[in-house]
Amino acid sequence: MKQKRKLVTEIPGPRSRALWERRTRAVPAAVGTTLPIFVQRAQGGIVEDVDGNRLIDLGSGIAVVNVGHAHPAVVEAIAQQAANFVHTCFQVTPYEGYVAVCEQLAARTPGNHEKRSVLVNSGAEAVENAVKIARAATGRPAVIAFDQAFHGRTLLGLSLTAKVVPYKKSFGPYAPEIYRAPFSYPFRGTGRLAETLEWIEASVDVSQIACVVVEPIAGEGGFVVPEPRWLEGIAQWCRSNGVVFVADEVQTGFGRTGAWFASEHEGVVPDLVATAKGLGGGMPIAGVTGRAEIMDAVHAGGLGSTFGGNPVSCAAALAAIDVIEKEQLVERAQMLGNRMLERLVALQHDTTGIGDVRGRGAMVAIELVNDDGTPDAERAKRVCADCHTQGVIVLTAGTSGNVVRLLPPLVLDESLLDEGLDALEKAVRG
Ligand code: PLZ
Repeated sequence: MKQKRKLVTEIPGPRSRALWERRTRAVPAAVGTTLPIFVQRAQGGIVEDVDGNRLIDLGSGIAVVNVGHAHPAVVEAIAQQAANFVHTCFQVTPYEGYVAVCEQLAARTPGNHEKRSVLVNSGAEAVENAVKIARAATGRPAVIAFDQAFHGRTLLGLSLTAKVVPYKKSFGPYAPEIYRAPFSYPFRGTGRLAETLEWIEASVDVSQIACVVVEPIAGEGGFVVPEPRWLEGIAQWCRSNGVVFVADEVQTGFGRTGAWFASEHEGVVPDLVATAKGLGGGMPIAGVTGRAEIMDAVHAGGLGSTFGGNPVSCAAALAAIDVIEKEQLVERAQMLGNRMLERLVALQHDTTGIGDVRGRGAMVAIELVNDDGTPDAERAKRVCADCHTQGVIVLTAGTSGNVVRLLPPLVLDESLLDEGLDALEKAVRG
């Protein structure tokens, strides 16, 4: 498919609007929609809708298609595996693909220690399993999560997640023994390391803490990059206190930030790493990878799932990992990121209302604020909607909803990225 933006109708066009009518009668409004175009095809960095519009994708299906939409190597791997067998359940009769993905996870995640992995279906499930494993390994109940955190929509995932509307509202009660500490937020000057550690020690009996669950960069929370050494400080504190350090690399993983995993930027080696999204190149698969002694502390049969590490998803994951390596997408993420930061910092200086430009690699965001520095969520919404009308997919984020985030596929042509940034610039300038 030609890697070119093309608008042939208004956005959304008549066919998408007709499907939207059907959708409203079949799907509850509880399932949100960023942009109500219905997709017909997607390849590389372009999404084509049912009206024939072709949009530049700066969202990657929320950081999933790092290798681009429908990468030929991934599609081929899926087709071949599907022709051989689609499902057996690894716990019933195992297959090589699952083991091979776990070997890849061991090789790619930070640290040279011996590792084991368990494969599941989604980011939420990965985080939940990480907590289960940490509890089993330590015999302790408490879990530390953070402001700005997003860890999924299952009940434990939501218990760990910070934002109330739309995620948590109406759905409680939540799991006990979860304590929310301040996350480092340099733009707002909150959550310095000492403050965070003091908060933890004052709020929880440290001897009862099983794990700290942290995103190296808060994703849904607004691409908040903690201050330098914050993550390292938390990891060190965990080590000193027998607390398992769990990195939620669901959104930051697989090249996204210009490293295989974002923890690497801080030289941090997590005890457990939760992965999902980019792992499968578009197929649903997730994992928990961790120190052998922690993973092996769980009793036989304690972990599993019917579909976890589905053979087709495993084949896709192996292909996607290979593509990231062969096409040097980690390096490409850095290049795309630098390009975005440069443009957006210039825009920040040349306009009003962009309080902060931040990110790492191809995970970049602008935080929109009012004159008094308070979050401007309305403007973020308007900017996104304007980009969508121009045929560029961008997403919002932020606990206050005032962040516009960019997560292009790592294969995106520079010229398409520039075109996308032109649209964003136009939208910001209004
Ligand atoms: N951990 C860091 O970013 C998913 C959420 C989309 P699942 N982020 C996108 C939505 O509206 O629900 C995410 C994440 C981090 C965990 C998760 C959860 O991953 O695969 O969506 O369960």
